[in-house]
Amino acid sequence: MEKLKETYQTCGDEERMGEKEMEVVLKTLPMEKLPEGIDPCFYERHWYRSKFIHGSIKFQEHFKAQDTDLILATFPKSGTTWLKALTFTIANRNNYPVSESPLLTTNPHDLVPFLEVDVYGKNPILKLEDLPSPRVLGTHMPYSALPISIKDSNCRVVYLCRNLLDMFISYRHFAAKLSNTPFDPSLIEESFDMFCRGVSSYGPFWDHVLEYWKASQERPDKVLFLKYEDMKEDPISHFKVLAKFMGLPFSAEEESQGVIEEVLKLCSFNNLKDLEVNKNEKTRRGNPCSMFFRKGEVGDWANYLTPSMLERINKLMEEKFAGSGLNFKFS
Ligand code: PAP
Repeated sequence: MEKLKETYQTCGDEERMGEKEMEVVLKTLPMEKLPEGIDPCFYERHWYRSKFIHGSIKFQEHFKAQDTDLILATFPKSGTTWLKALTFTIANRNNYPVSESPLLTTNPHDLVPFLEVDVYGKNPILKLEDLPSPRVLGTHMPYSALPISIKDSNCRVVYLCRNLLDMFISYRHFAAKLSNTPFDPSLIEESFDMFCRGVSSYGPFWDHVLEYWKASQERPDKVLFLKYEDMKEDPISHFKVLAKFMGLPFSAEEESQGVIEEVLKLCSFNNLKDLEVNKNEKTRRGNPCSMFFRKGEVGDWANYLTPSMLERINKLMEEKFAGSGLNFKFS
């Protein structure tokens, strides 16, 4: 903890020099531009949003995991907001009754920070030591790029995966909002082509998913692999699995009192979406909270993608996921 404090509180010459050097290196990285305006750069086998590469590297180098940490890992637009709300509620259920949950007045992203953005990014919005223990922390980083202390410590990692078509469409809407432009369906074709070539924030998608999938198979006590569609279909049993994995299983008494149903209701898409904070306020990072709540459905991709796109993605999935034992629900 002392060391972490030093990391944040010192910003001396040595640190600044390191940052300048980093800027020089970052300028040499291959870059692309998505049609929606986001410009990912390629670093160590993955594409990162160039805006956050600096924080990603700092996170990699400086983060020291504690055994009690819970790390939430997702590919963007895979249900991160939902997972943050759920895990925060499960972890803090003895501190706040549901009727007084901080989620009622605070967006999930302000309760569970993104390490590479909110903590280690260029304009950090919080310090790790300000978080209550056990710490619940989010990241979009691929498993292979996580700081070594996450892998070496006893901290736990929850990965939430979503079918790539809904995730892809969700990202298009999100990217339009990020660049303050109306959603333009004519951009989908080019974005789709780039996505299939692996170019997307934190892509290639299949590498991201397969790395966490493999880790969850090798170390199931350490990495829990969940799917958005499964959670939508049968939330209660997945919440039980999640709470147990977190070391905080629901007791028989809690179950009989309907605590799991309360968590489900509190964290549901419709409930969170309609809260004043999520309708009209901004996150601490300055994004409208509403941009994290769109439809929250499975299968919305069918309104946007053509049969030939579907054919291309099916071939790609066969190629990339063959033999992994991993499959996705699309409707
Ligand atoms: P992030 O990666 O930028 O943090 P993330 O939360 O993963 O975003 O993705 C947002 C998606 O989750 C949106 O999907 P859609 O565009 O297909 O609608 C959003 O609606 C959905 N979402 C947000 N909150 C919930 C929730 N409580 N339950 C289910 N889905 C949700």
